[in-house]
Amino acid sequence: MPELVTLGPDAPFEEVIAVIERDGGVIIRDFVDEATIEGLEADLRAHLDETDWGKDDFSGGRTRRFGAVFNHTKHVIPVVRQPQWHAAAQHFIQGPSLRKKELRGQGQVPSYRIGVTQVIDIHPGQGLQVLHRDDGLWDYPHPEGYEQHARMQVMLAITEFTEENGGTMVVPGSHRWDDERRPLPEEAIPTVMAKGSALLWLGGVYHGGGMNESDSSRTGLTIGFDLGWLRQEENMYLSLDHEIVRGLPEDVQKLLGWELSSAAGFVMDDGEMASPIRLLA
Ligand SMILES: O=C(O)CCC(=O)C(=O)O
Ligand SMILES: [Fe+2]
Repeated sequence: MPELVTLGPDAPFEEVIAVIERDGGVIIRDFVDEATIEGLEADLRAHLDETDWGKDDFSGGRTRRFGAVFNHTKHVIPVVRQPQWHAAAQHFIQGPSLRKKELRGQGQVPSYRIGVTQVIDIHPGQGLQVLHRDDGLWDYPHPEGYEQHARMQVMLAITEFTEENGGTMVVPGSHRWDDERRPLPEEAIPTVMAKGSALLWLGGVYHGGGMNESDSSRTGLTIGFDLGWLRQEENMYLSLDHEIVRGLPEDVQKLLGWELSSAAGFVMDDGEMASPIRLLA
């Protein structure tokens, strides 16, 4: 069975991008340092213990999930600053607009923003999640040869991911498929990675949560970097505690959406179409 490629945290950006270009995803070993993973595990576990089971098939009746992760832990900050992830987002989300602008000497380059944060804890007995594209939430089109990607996502392993415990099922290369082709179950392969590693994958890749046939839960933290002119999947402005957002570093505030994408998202301030970050100050 083919496997997803695993690269180290120091692998050059070009290599990370080339593997994602070919397979739609790549595993990065030691995505963040050990102290960050330990801190995340402690903070997230505490909240998972108070979280109920999923209420529908997609969420999973033996799966616990919660969002608004910035409300629950500061250890998510180094995760959203990981340089290989930013390089991939710049290439796949902003790259097409940048290249168009270079060619024509005009055009707007959109930002990318954190569009979703979710802790997903798959328990023993949970079955397979249906294979899907996460950019399906916008009914995002995939014409042949499309270049403009909507999402560059991460699944960080808070516990190890195995074939037995529900490691995310991925259909390599499916980011290049058009909207007609459907994935077959046997085309999906499991994400096998150690605690602290992360799967980076494009929003156009067919994937789904795996079946947990082990005797312990599989915990992942997933975060999407999304094209700035799309509506964020998770409403950050309403779900995050503004006192906590005020305490975050400015680059993270902007990444959460307290900034403009080209001209979109302004607040009027004395006749100026200003960045919403002004209202946080
Ligand atoms: O938990 C996983 O491995 C993937 C879950 C997923 O793809 C989703 O809920 O959209
Ligand atoms: Fe998904």
